[in-house]
Amino acid sequence: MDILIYTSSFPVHGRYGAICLMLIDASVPYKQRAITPAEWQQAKSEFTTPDRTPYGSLPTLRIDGKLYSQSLPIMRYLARRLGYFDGKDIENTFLVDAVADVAVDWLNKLIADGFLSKDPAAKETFFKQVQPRYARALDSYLAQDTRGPHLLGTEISYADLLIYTITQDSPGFLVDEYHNLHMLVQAIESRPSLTEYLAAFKKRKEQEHIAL
Ligand SMILES: N[C@@H](CCC(=O)N[C@@H](CS)C(=O)NCC(=O)O)C(=O)O
Repeated sequence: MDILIYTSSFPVHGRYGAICLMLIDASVPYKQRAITPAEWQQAKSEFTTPDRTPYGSLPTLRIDGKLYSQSLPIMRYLARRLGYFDGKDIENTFLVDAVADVAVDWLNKLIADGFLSKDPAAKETFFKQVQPRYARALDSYLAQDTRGPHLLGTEISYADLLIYTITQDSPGFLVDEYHNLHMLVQAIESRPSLTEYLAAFKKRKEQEHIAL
C-alpha cells in the first residue's frame, strides 16, 4: 500500500495517532504531511474533493491514490484490510466499535472543552467530572476480559490504540488511577514495534508544549 497521511502539526496524537500506530504495528510504511495552521487553507485543497472527501478534515489518507477521511471508518477500513486490530466475530466487532465510539466522545470533549474552550468553568467541568466518567467507563470495558490487558484480552484492537492515544493527549491525566487503563498503556508502550515511535513522540511533546 502507498499511504500518505495528512495530519495536523500539533504535538498530540489527536485523531490520527491511532492510525499511525496501527500502520507501524503492522509494519506498513507510510508518509505523513503535517499541516500547520498557516498552511491549512492551501493544503486543504489537496485532500478535499466533492465526492469522497467533501468535508475536508484531518486526518485524511491517500491510499494508492484514493482519498479516505473520517478517523473511525479509516481505522475500521485498515483493520479489515490488514486483517487484525478488529473483533474476530460480529459480537466482538460490535464491542470494539462501541468502545471506540465512547473513546471518540471523550476525544471530542477533550478537544472542545479541554483544549479549545476559553471558558474556565467548561474546562473545569470537563477535567473534574466529564473526563473521569469516560475514563471509568473505558476502564470498566477493559476489565471485562480478564485475560487482559486489551479490550479483547490478549488480542489488540484499534479501540485499544485509540484509548491509549487519548490517555496520552489529555494533559495531566493520571492513568494510574484507573487500573485497567494503566495496564493497557503499559502493554501498548512495551510493544517492540511501537517503543521507538512512542518514545520519540513523547520527547517531541515535551519540547513543543501546548499551553492550555
Ligand atoms: N469526524 C472527523 C472529524 C475530523 C475533524 O474535525 N478534524 C479536525 C482536526 S481534529 C479538522 O480537520 N478541523 C479543521 C476543519 O474542520 O476545518 C474524524 O474523526 O476524522
